[in-house]
Amino acid sequence: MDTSEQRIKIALQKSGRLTDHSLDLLARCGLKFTQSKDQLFCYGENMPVDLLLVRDDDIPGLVSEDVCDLGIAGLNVIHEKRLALHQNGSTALFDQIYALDFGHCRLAIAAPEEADYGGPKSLQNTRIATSYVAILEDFLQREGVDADIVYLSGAVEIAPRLGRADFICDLVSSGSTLAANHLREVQTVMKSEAVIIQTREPLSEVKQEWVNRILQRLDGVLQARESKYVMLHAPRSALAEIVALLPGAESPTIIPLDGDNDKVAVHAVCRESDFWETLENLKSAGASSLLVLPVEKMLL
Ligand code: PRT
Ligand code: ZN
Repeated sequence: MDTSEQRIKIALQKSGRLTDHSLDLLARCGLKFTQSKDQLFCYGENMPVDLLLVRDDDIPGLVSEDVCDLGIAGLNVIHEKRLALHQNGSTALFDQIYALDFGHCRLAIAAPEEADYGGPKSLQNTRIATSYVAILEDFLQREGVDADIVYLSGAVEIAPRLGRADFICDLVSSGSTLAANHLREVQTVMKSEAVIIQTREPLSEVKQEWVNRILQRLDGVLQARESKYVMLHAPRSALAEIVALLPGAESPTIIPLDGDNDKVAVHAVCRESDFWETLENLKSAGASSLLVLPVEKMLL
């Protein structure tokens, strides 16, 4: 059955830092979409999975209210919504079900370069500008600090220069925005990455099966990304040492070489993103004819 009630709806950021990566991951899971003319909706061509393209801030609400079954957003946005609902006496009706390992950043407090900072107590009776009021409020409360929170929806980093705040609490990834504004990161409030959330409203058996299938494919895609297929020739005398050098390889395949009794071929799937050092160590241990290939898909 493929009625609209049996189709999974995923809320995704329409246009921003998470968009391309989210779409790419879904494509790698084998999902194909046709985009509507207004570009707000993507219809799943080969699976009963559709996308609703919205602002990232709306994603937790859409999933909590069961308008969408799943959503992809940064933990910062999800946690902010959860705490904001809680502070208003309600509950977020979604659960975080999968961490996607992209969109990494941290919500951090930053101070003007010349300002002193000796821990959260230095924030007492100061003004802190942020777009993340609920998370900051929760942090300050846990640290037992009283401070004024100045809400700004954007361009938070210029608040100290404008005299509107003493500190800021904003997202940081490379740190170059802070440096350009003569600010210094002094305190991590939370670490964030893109995650999938699911509505607390139970899904039909058919829909839940599709969700499980997508998550299993995601496992495969994410593992494949970190994996390499390694092929090499090893002297039998150094085989144990060479196999021990292969990172994360479980039971490599050992193949005899025609016409060469002293050497064998070793094939293994290894888990390591940067392989250069391992290659050099393998070579020093006597390995030759080394080949490292990317792994495209994986189902364990
Ligand atoms: O329009 P919409 O509301 O959907 O998008 P948005 O403008 O609110 O969000 P967007 O696209 O900027 O970010 C979406 C998500 O990406 C965030 O919620 C985070 O989970 C994640 N993310 C990862 C980041 C960053 N890294 C990041 N560096 N979001 C924002 N930034 C900004 C930060 O606010 C600061 O202005 O980048 C600047 C700092 O970057 P660095 O590299 O100079 O430190
Ligand atoms: Zn946003």
